[in-house]
Amino acid sequence: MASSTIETYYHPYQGSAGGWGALKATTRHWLQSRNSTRNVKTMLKTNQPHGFDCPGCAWGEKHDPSMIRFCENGAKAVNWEATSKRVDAAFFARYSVSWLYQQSDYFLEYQGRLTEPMRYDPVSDHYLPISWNDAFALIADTLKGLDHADQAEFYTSGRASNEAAFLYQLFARAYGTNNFPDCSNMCHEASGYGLTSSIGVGKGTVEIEDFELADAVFVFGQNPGTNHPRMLDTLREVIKRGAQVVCFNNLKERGLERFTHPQNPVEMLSNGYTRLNTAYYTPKIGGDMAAVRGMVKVLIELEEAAQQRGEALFDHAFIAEHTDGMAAYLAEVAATPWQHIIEQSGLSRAEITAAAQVYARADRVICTWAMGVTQHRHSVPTVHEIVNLLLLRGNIGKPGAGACPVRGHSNVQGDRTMGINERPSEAFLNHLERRFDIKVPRHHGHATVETIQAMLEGSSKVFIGLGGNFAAATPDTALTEQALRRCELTVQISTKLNRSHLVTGKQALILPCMGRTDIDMQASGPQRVTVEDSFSMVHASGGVLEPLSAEIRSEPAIIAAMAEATLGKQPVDWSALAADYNRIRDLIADVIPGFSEFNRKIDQPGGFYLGNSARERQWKTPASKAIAHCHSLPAHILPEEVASQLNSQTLIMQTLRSHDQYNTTIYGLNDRYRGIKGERKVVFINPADLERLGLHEGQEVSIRSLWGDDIQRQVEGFKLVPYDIPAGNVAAYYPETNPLVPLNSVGDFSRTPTSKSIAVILTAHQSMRIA
Ligand SMILES: Nc1nc2c(c(=O)[nH]1)N[C@H]1C(S)=C(S)[C@@H](COP(=O)(O)OP(=O)(O)OC[C@H]3O[C@@H](n4cnc5c(=O)[nH]c(N)nc54)[C@H](O)[C@@H]3O)O[C@H]1N2
Ligand SMILES: Nc1nc2c(c(=O)[nH]1)N[C@H]1C(S)=C(S)[C@@H](COP(=O)(O)OP(=O)(O)OC[C@H]3O[C@@H](n4cnc5c(=O)[nH]c(N)nc54)[C@H](O)[C@@H]3O)O[C@H]1N2
Ligand SMILES: [Mo]
Repeated sequence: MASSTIETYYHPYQGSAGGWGALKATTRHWLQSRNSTRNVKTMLKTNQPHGFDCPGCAWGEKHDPSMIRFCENGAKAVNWEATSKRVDAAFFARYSVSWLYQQSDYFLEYQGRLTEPMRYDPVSDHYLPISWNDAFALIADTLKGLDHADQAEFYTSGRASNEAAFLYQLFARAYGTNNFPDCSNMCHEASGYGLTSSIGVGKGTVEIEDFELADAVFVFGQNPGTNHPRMLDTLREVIKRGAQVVCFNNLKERGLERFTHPQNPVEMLSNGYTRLNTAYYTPKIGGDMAAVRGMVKVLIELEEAAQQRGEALFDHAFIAEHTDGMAAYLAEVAATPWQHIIEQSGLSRAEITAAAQVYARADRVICTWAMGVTQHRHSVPTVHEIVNLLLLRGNIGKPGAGACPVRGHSNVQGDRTMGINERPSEAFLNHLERRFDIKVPRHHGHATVETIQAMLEGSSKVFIGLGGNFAAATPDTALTEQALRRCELTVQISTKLNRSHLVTGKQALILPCMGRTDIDMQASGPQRVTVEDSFSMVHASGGVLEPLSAEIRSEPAIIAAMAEATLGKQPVDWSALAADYNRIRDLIADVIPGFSEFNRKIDQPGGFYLGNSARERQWKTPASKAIAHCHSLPAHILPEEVASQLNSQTLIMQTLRSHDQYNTTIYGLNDRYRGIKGERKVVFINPADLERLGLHEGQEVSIRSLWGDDIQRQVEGFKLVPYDIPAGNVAAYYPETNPLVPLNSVGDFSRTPTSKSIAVILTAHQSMRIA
């Protein structure tokens, strides 16, 4: 028998989300980051009027200066950014790049903050110090030496501020390309695409106050206990008011089951908790579109019954005045067989009916969702389906109701608003051209997957990363690494050491930058930046800590200097902008609708609201109405070439986040709410599948994924954990499983890697078996 030491890393969690477990963990991270006093002070400034925006997630806040709001995972993000450990020239002299490459992501994160610019030396295989000026000259010379501007890729991760993002896109467009791959391409792209094509705006339509009025909140494919902990507080209030919270999640997530508020003394001292849902359904992976379709099928029946009583369930006036295509959609739903819906959703007709009844009884409904919805092949159709559900009872554009994609990175939404978009609108480009008197490229640029393909082919030669960890966050790790290594130059503008620094182009630079917590001192004095949350609120953020080294520069300063070295003072005086961010905001106000008087408005308490046309029931679609898109339910959630290879051995895998990570940043090896301790290479699997496949708990397996090509995609040494997950489905952590996500397996319309639906085969390690 293989080792059965599962007890060493798996203990089902008995507590609630939040509570003492969260408080204990927060304290531990304060102490470990070697900066406890400094960090306690820092925490108290998180999300405060004169503090910084929490870099953790994009959940918004009600403005209330009397409250200090932070969560365990926000505390981790802040603590590890504010560490006093340094990754400096001495560190790079000690460790070669090949040695560092062998280390885990956890090890890399733990080494500390990057403190000086470094250049890769292929001869010694070490990073050596380089002056800022030489670094900018290398970038400028390489960019100017390309045959075409489209040979350069400008990646953005979602922590970049509005000011940094605006400068960055202006630089790249003035240079001549729309190649803006960004983390959003791997994240909420399907939400943006799905919402824009149906309601004419790619953002959520609710504000935080709407949760106080909703009669029901449906939460699809989201794990707020770990990824948006401040949302638990909101859900708790919804439940306390007696409204309904209905969760659809492939796993029974503790953070959606019960919550003890760490800042509520009564709950804490009595070990009490609030239940966080009124119903919880566990659909199969990729089963949400089918589940919603089933709900609409039930609603059609309820509507017919209501009509016989001379009443109506649907909001017919709204449908007639504000929507287009609803009749065709309803006919498609009626024609979808129940058997197909039940098979694909994995839910019973009774469960779907119960969920539909909650929807029917509620006058005001909010639907929230995250990666469980957006990282499948049919994610855009699923977003359309959710929108259609809302439209049926006029649940968009009334108080207490609407669509709420809960964003990931704290400013990913703002970066898009600022023009980080490989498919920019004509209107945006026209504004840029007029304001700066330049010609910008009109043809679309590369998104993330296209960037990897272009670098692999050799048609893209320069990669610049404004934050993030491209090598680890992207799919098909082996191919992505090959793609980066083929580049002439890779540039990483980063706060902390990560894998992308170790997967170098022929030349490679690390440019250390400030994070949210750092005081950003420029010629005109300390600077603030701005960010936009999931509710389209824009507010200011100012650092509170002295940067760890005088060599660390701000993102706007780095971008301005790269631009000036490449383009001279065209089309703007870049260094003057970096000297005073008010000037950048004045340009934003000139170019982007909603930002007039930007500098004045950021002084408003709580920031200002950008507005949302769909919320006003103005539909910026070709039909000037909300469009009820009509898709047939896919025959299979996987594409044909994979579906045809499936057999009884195949499982569908989702890749997700543990409680102790921030995307590719690994803070610790525990996943407290799922009962995992000290281990990341685990596969959550249904006990019946274990038995059926002749496997057992604790056994080590390799995971191989299926795709329609000859590439062998496999990872080794994963331990099996029996878990409450639908049969046929498994789950494992990202980024360890990214080598399994095929580069060409992308969402229809969104082109997002399908990291939540991968066909896999598990094979027991032969070496582990004792004869
Ligand atoms: N602490 C912390 N906070 C974060 C992050 C982090 O890594 N750490 N990341 C940030 C970012 S960039 C993002 S995008 C968000 C991510 O926030 P989430 O979307 O919550 O992140 P995931 O861990 O990918 O979780 C997906 C959830 O969907 C469920 N799921 C998977 N597939 C399906 C499905 O097909 N149907 C249904 N109904 N459920 C499914 C999983 O069980 C899991 O609970 O969080 C942001 N906040
Ligand atoms: N298999 C699988 N793959 C996925 C996902 C999944 O669920 N499954 N999720 C996808 C999603 S939703 C996302 S958003 C992407 C995330 O992709 P990325 O945004 O590229 O990755 P992160 O891990 O968030 O980036 C972390 C790095 O950013 C740098 N950093 C942190 N703060 C700052 C800052 O303020 N400024 C700068 N310049 N740098 C900073 C640090 O060096 C840190 O190492 O991954 C995607 N990949
Ligand atoms: Mo994300």
